[in-house]
Amino acid sequence: MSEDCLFCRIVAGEIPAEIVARRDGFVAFRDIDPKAPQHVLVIPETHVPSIAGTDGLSAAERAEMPLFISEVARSLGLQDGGYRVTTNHGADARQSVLHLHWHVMGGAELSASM
Ligand code: DGP
Repeated sequence: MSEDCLFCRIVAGEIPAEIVARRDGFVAFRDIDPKAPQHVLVIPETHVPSIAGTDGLSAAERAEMPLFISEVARSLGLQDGGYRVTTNHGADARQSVLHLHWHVMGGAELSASM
């Protein structure tokens, strides 16, 4: 855990969040500023700053991550309609929280420009 990391503090239960799923070192919770009818963030409990730091995850965590993301999307009812998964790294991508997180968005036809 990184003491000054917002998402580590959500993992630890120090900051409230609407958690929708939790499994095997991963947590999924609703984005505080949703950009789609369904907008969930999926994060590893292990603190790594972005996708560029996935060498800081175990092989098991790296393997589990896409499985958990798709399972969360399915549990949100997005399997048939479709959904988008994105992650941001760095300033040009406007990453604002430096703990790897996957945006899972769906529930309506999404903008082509995102
Ligand atoms: P990014 O720009 O990719 O770093 O996205 C960070 C996301 O985190 C952004 O969509 C808003 C969300 N967010 C920021 N602070 C909080 C918070 O305290 N709680 C929750 N649930 N989401 C947050």
